[in-house]
Amino acid sequence: MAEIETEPVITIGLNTGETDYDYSMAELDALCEANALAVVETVTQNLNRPVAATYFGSGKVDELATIVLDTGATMVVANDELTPSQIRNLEAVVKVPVMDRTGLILAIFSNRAQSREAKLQVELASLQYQMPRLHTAASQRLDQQTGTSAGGGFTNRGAGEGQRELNRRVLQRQINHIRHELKDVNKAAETKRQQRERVQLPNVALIGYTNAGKSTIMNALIKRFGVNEDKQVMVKNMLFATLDTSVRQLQFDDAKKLLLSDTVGFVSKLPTTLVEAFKSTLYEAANADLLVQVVDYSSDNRDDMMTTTMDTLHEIGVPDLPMVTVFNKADLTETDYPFRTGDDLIISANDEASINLLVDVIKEKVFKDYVTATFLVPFDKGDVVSYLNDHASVLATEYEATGTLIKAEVTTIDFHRFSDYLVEDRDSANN
Ligand SMILES: Nc1nc2c(ncn2[C@@H]2O[C@H](COP(=O)(O)OP(=O)(O)OP(=O)(O)O)[C@@H](O)[C@H]2O)c(=O)[nH]1
Ligand SMILES: [Mg+2]
Repeated sequence: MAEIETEPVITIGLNTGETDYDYSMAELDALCEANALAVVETVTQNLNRPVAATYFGSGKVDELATIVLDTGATMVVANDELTPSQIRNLEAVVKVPVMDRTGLILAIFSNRAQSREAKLQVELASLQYQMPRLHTAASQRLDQQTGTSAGGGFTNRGAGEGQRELNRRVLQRQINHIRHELKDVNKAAETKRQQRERVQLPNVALIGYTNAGKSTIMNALIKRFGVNEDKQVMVKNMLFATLDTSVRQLQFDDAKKLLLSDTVGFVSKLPTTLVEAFKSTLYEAANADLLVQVVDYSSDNRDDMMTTTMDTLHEIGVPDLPMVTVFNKADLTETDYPFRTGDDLIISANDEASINLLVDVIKEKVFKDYVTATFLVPFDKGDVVSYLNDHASVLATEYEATGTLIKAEVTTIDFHRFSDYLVEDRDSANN
C-alpha cells in the first residue's frame, strides 16, 4: 500500500463523567486516522462542562500549548463541537489550527463522497458549519480538505469588517447555489424512486453504526439473490465507507422479490448539519417495510452504538418501523452462530448458514401477509398475467381452454384485487 503522509496531531477531550468517554476518544482516534492524522498525544480534563471561552480551563490550555510545542503537533482536535470563539481563543494560545469533531467528520465525508448528491450534501453541510467560523485557522484547513473555497483562516484574521462581510456574502451565495442544485438532483432521485415504487416490492433497509458490516451483508445477499444488477457495493475496513444509499433487487428461490438498500453508517455526535443533509439519502430507510439493524457484536461498545443508531434515526425522522437486529462479526467472538432469539440474530456476514438464517427472518417478516391462491385469467387479460409475473411468487402456470391458470403467492391486497379470477379458496399463509 502506498504510504500516506500523516500529520501529527493532539486530541483533546473533556471527561464529564459519562460512561462512554473512553470509547468516544478511541473513536476520535479512528476519525483522525481516517483523515490521515496521526494522534501523538491525548490531553484530557475532568470538568462538568466546557469552559465557555476556551473549552479547557486556562491552566490546561497553557499545558496544551507546551505539549504542542514539545511534540511538534500541527493541529489540535477536540472531541466535541466547539463554538467559533472557543476555536479562536484556543488557536490564539496553542498557535496551531484547532479542529473539532464536527470539522473532522465533515472532512472525512467530503473525501468519501462519490455521487453528485452526496458531494453537494457534504458541501452544503461544510459551508453551513463554516459560516460562523470563517475567521479561524481551522476553517482554512477545512477549506483545503473539503475543497470549499469560502476563504477565512489566518490570512483573513486581520481583515477588516468589510472583508469579513464580503466573505460571508460569498459563502451565503455558495450555500444558495448548492441548495438550488440539490433540488434538481433530488428531483431526479425522486423520479427514480417513483419508478421503483411503481414496482411495489417490499423495501428492506440495512442500517446501523459505521463499520458494522452492512455493505458486507448486502454483498453476500446480492451475490446469491441479486436480480439484473448484481453489482457489489464497496466494503472497507474504515469509518464511513458508504455515503450513498444503494438499492438492489433481490429474488429468492421461491420467486419472492424485494428491494434491499444499504445506507450510510452512523457515528456518535454526528453533526446536525450532516444529519440534516443526509435526510434525503436515508429516504429508503424512512420508507422501509423492515429495518435490519446491523451491529458489530465483537465491539465492547455495541450498546452505545445501538443507542446512537436509534437516536440518529429518530433525529432524521425515521418512524418506528418493524426491525430485526443483526449482531454481526460473531466469528470474532466466542459465541455460537448463527443463532436466533425472537427478532435478534447472531451471525457472521461471511458464513453461508448465517446468510440463510437472515434471509429466512427477512422473508418471514416481509412476506407474512402473503397468501397462496390460484387464478384463472382469461386470455384477453394479458396485463393481469404480467402483473402477477412481476409482483407475485408464481408457483405454477398452466394454459387451459379458457385462460391461464396461475398458482401464486400474493399479497392480501393483490388477492382481493384479482378475486374475480380466483378458482380456489385461499390456502394457508405462506411458510
Ligand atoms: N470478521 C468479520 N469481519 C466482518 C464481518 N462483516 C464485515 N466485516 C468487516 O468489517 C469491515 C466493515 O465492513 P462494511 O461492510 O464496509 O461495514 P459498513 O457497515 O458497511 O460500514 P460503513 O459503510 O462505514 O457504514 C470490513 O473490513 C469487513 O470485511 C464479519 O461478519 N466478520
Ligand atoms: Mg457500508
